[in-house]
Amino acid sequence: ITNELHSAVNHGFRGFSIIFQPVMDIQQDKLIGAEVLIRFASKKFGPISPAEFIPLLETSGLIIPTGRWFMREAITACRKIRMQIPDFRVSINVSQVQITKSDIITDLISEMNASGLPPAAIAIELTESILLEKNEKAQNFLKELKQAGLQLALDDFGTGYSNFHYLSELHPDIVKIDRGFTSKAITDKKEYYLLNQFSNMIHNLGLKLCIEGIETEDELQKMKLLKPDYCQGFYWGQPCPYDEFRKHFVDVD
Ligand code: G
Ligand code: G
Ligand code: MN
Ligand code: NA
Repeated sequence: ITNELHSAVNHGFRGFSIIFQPVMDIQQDKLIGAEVLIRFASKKFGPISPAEFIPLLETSGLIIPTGRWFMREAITACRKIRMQIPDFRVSINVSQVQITKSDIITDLISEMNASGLPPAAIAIELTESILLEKNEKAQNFLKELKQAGLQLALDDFGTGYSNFHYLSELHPDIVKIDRGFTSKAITDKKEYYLLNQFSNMIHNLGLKLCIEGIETEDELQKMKLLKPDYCQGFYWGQPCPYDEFRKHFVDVD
């Protein structure tokens, strides 16, 4: 698979694509942006799961050029959608390796300048694992991200080492509740109370709350009680390619 990835990168990122998952402002019932996700289908093996190929991109170093390509694609799409939805924002997942081995913020700023996109149109999604490694690169990355005026989203909250300490250290703009936590809160009262307390604390800190993994109307009604600023999930649709995303979410009424 690593050979296939190398060959894809060397042939203009052939086989890579990006897909869009809607991010909804449910208080106003409107689309505010999309989380952009990467996909890869190899000639030899067909579609490969990101859980499989992202680690290979990372160990091979191919995540650096691929990450740049991905950002350009996401920025281009965002710029086009903003002609119809002026505040539209893209959320981009960034991994530890990209932060420590490249200069993403500089790349992003030059892409943004070239496209005329304001920094508020881009959110960077990080998991707290970046804070477990207290290296200088990671600290600089966070500082530059803030200085550039990009949005910072803390992803997968409620899993792993999630700790309120990170909320004050990272200064995120948005906290994203992991869909595993959401689904537990939907079926288990204690988990729901816990999520309710988390939500209050996130709001009391002045941060935006995004609840991921909403799949049904019933789940949406339950989660609405927590007053999330944003929601994501299969309820609105599976992540899909640009044209389909436009048709279903942008070019409507
Ligand atoms: O996309 P889902 O389809 O399966 O994503 C699986 C995981 O891969 C998610 O946790 C997501 O954060 C991560 N992911 C998806 N796209 C990208 C990407 O472009 N870059 C990085 N670093 N991670 C991504
Ligand atoms: O870790 P991150 O949140 O970036 O992962 C995104 C992954 O979660 C993608 O693979 C996406 O397809 C998946 N996903 C997004 N919304 C839902 C949902 O409502 N239900 C389920 N089962 N998966 C979801
Ligand atoms: Mn994410
Ligand atoms: Na997440």
